[in-house]
Amino acid sequence: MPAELRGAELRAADLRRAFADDVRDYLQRRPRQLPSKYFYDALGSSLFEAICLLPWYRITRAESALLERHAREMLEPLKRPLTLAELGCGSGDKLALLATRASERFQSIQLVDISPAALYAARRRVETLRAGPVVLHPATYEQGLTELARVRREGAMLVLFLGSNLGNFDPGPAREMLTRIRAALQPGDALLLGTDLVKPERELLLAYDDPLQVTAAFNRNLLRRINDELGGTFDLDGFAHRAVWNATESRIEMHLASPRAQQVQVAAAGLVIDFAAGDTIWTESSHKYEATHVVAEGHAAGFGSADQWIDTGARFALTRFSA
Ligand code: AVJ
Repeated sequence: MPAELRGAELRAADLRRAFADDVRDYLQRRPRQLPSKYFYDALGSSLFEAICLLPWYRITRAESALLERHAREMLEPLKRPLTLAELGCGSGDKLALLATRASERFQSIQLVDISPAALYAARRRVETLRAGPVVLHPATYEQGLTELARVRREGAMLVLFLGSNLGNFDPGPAREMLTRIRAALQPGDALLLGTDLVKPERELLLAYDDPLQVTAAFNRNLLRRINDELGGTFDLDGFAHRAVWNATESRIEMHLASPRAQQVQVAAAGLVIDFAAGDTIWTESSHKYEATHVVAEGHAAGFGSADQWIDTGARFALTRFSA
């Protein structure tokens, strides 16, 4: 057990309890739902990495190209020594790209992710750069922000919130999230926010319902995880992946649809659920933005000046907000 994760085994029981409580709560809502943060167990994080390689899912490539091209410009106005922090770092590839291009030594590199497996991989990736001490936080965004405020030293901190991870939040909670990030920062600090932009529906549907069905596997893996961790009895072939563009709400939704009546139990959540033919579980929203709207949201959350880098082909924006 790595030193940074001491106590992780103590937390495992709490995490399982929180997972069971959320599954019980969200599966009983109408429409039935599951929180998308639970996609990211070890297999889910790996399936997401595979999604990032799909030709139809352009977010990761577009963002990486912007980071690579404009790294120095993005870091230039920030005071040194600089602390780099990423919320939801996943593999750590994007932070590694930025740090490589910056070619400087950081005060520290703080990695926050809900998946311990992803964190270990990210540390291996980032430590090869010798760009500064790497600190791991196996935590939700909320817990991670508390940690970041606590480990904060002199100089400036740049928080990365990339990949359109913000898009999983509905508008109200998204603004709350930005406000929380702002509250964890000090004057001179900054947020680098990656957001996917609205684009033609057919492109969005291919990105979230790909011909190789990797996204379908990513979606259904959530049921596999419930079976394995919470004693669920989901028939994995009994639920179909659906991606829907909700134009009114400007979001892609992912659902799992039951084509027939079936009963499912989840022992650790004390649940017995009867699905009727056509019933669905709503597992994710990915909101798509207009670039100007992103800037307005940052300002509404209390941030100062904004600078933007946009990939007009893939329709993806990186926005740096000063705290
Ligand atoms: C990691 C939340 C940004 O919403 O595009 C990818 C997750 N879901 N394919 C996204 C995801 C389906 C992804 N985020």
